[in-house]
Amino acid sequence: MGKSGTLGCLLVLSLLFSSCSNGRVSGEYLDIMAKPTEERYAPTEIRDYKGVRLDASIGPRDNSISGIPRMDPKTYRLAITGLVENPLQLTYDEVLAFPAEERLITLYCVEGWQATILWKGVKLRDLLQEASPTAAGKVAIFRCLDGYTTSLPLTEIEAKDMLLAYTSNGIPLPEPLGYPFIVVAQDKLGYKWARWVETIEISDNPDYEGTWEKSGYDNEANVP
Ligand SMILES: Nc1nc2c(c(=O)[nH]1)N[C@H]1C(S)=C(S)[C@@H](COP(=O)(O)O)O[C@H]1N2
Ligand SMILES: [Mo]
Repeated sequence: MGKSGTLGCLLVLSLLFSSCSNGRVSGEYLDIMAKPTEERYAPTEIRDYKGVRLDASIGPRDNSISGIPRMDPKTYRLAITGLVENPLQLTYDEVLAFPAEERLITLYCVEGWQATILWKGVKLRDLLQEASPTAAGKVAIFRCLDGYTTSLPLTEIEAKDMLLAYTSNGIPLPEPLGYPFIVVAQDKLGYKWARWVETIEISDNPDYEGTWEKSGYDNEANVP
């Protein structure tokens, strides 16, 4: 095979790899990225973390229910309401004042793609503790700027010590990924990762069904 043939093969292979598995294959991979994949990384975005290749914060397409909502930092408040003793209305900066944690976690969507991203955020546990859920409170319902909702049991938020993230791969959470905040619902399918979170409502209803759950998706949503 001639030189151009070899190059052509490499290009096709790298395209295949990037579209099938977000640039990752088990074992060794060619250190080549298709241009459209490459271009999704922000200039200052971290691309490798402890030997793991990170996926770009901005995915190849937007599957959200109604596009990317605009958040106005002047009027934005993160509300923690419902079955709590101390309802909260926090500004963006007030949320960021809580202690921060960094974690490498993969989001798996039921539609077959995945994204491995380095998240930084505050612990949902810390926020909830401040609001002080009543004994009847069992579930956190997340309501988002685009009207999307989903929920997680408080026990699972505790067990995984889940984060509410505001950076991805070292850059401020990009708007398509959920600015100002995304729930990093570790070990749960993508539809539990509420983006553009505006309200966390503590509820006593363990059977609450959010946007995707209502249309038949499993409410437990564990990554298989
Ligand atoms: N507010 C909001 N959050 C959302 C969604 C949405 O449409 N709106 N989609 C969910 C789904 S199904 C997935 S897989 C992840 C990532 O969505 P993306 O595929 O649009 O990037 O966000 C989740 N959180
Ligand atoms: Mo999804």
